[in-house]
Amino acid sequence: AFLDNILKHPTFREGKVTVNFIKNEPALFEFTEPRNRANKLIEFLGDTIVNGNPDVKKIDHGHKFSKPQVPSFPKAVEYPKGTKNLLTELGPEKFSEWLKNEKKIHYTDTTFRDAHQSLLATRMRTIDMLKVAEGYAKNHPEIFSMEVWGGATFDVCLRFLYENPWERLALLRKAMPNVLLQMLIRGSNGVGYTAYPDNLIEKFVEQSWETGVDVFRIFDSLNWMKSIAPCIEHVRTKTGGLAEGSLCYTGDILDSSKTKYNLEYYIRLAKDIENAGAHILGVKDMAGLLKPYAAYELISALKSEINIPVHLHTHDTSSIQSATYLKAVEAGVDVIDVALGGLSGLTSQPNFNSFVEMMRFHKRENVLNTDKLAEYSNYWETIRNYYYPFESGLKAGTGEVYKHEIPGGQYSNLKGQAIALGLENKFPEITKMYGEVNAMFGDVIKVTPSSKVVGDMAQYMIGNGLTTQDVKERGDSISFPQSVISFFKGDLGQPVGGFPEELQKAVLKDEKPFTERPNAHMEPINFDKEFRSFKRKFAQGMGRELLLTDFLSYKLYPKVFTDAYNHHVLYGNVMNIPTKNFFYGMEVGEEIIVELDRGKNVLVSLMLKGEPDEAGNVSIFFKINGQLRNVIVKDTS
Ligand code: 3PY
Ligand code: ZN
Repeated sequence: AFLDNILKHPTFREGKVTVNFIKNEPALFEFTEPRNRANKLIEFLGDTIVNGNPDVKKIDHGHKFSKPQVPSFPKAVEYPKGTKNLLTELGPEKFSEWLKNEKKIHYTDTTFRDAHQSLLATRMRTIDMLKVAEGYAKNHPEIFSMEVWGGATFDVCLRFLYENPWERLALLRKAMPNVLLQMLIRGSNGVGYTAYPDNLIEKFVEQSWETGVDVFRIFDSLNWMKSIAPCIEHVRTKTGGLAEGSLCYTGDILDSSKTKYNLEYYIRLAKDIENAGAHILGVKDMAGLLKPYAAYELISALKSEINIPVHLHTHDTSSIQSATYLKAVEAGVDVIDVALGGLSGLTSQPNFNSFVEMMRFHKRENVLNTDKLAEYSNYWETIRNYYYPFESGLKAGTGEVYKHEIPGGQYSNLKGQAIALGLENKFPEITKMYGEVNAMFGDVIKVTPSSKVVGDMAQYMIGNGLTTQDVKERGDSISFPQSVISFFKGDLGQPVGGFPEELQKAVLKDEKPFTERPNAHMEPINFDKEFRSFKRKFAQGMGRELLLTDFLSYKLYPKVFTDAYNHHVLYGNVMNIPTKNFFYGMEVGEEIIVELDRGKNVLVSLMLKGEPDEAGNVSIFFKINGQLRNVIVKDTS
């Protein structure tokens, strides 16, 4: 079959075979023996039953799951009109004016993106969102937007969940056609960790809009306009959506001893963002450092200095960020980001349900059905329990965040990593080192990907017993982590106030840094040619036509895409497997329903799991729609 695949392959037939042909063509390994989709499904389940899901490091066998209650909604009625309808009617410029003139406070619900990114390592699966998406959009058309995409979700979807992020977006769009859908995009870094060619980001923005994104929250991890402005321009020229150019907030504007990121700095940046053509200004407080009284100062100043609406985002790591929203509301902020109760608080956003209650009878109240909202919070609380291996272990808010300034998502990741490595007692040391590295790097904005650089360096220093003094004195002889070298080379752009020169020399040794946009050094993508060869490379295993969006996933994450593709070849589409079974397998006697194709369900029961034979092979017997089938899985655990 392998030879057959080679002989049939277009590259072979065109006589263009090179030495890397076999290595680069995963499709060659897809043999055409009849392995239908149900078989692939039980191969996946069998492997998970015997060897576990490699993403789940520790299973608690006594863990109890309860059945989530999906809130009721009027299925037969049309979707009530919401902000998406208004954007279609008004277009982005007029929409922006409408928002600015609104008296009531508006809400972005982050439950489908930042909330689970920050609490559950971004592992929330599409199936759990889809169960409530339609009902939520019908019950709560008053929300400003649903944040559903971008940030780390793109990577995690492919890498750990074996889902197609574009499919998630398209399905959510279909289920929520009346409200704005929002994404987070890291300027020239797209949804990745480094800069990409401009025409790739442009195409990515265009396809995101085509697939369903309306609001593009655009930021740069160093607040560098040269990364933010081109992305605003892509949204303006390639989409009918809203460009929310965002500034990242760090430091403390009330601390007069700190002069780098002061009020003037933020006002200047906000004006640059407005002048670059943003329809909305985002204030992105990724670590939750914007204290209540500082928020009042900042938002008041922004409201008087710029003419576009202001949208505030924070993380509740300190546990006092609802007070920040309260003061921001008083200062006239237009939209705030909140998460449904069950996925709110700590490193996530403040609690939506409670905030709506707080605003009741206030002159800026936005009336929402809080009983229904509570049902959704309960749903998420129950669902959250299915993701217990990804909880960070964080139990309470912390005032230390003002010192180390670690962003919400990164904080829970670092905490989780420390616990997994048995280094929980070292966690205060790690966070302290993070703060010291930041100071050594010249006090940089820390948000993906610059935050990763600071985190990598802190972990490297602790792992190697180095102090900042050691780095300063012996930098020349230290081999720095790759992300740190890349940062000092200018791959992420230029930090405010430039790089500390001595340290830059020590890190780069003889290499010369960029001072311009890293994108300027990148070849633009030749879409026609590269897409064609991409299609050839992955033609066979997907079981459907390859799309431009697949190609974009591949260009952003070549290895992750290839691994996900190979997983698909082996196991088919695993997106519709219930979350409990996706992560923890099945128990003997358990029966589940899985949708194989749209509307085509199969009933899968686990009948018997054998013992491993001498070679470690385990026979597993399933019934699929009543028919007995078995798979043999090698126990590799
Ligand atoms: C991301 O870039 O994923 C973030 O959420 C940054 O805060
Ligand atoms: Zn965030």
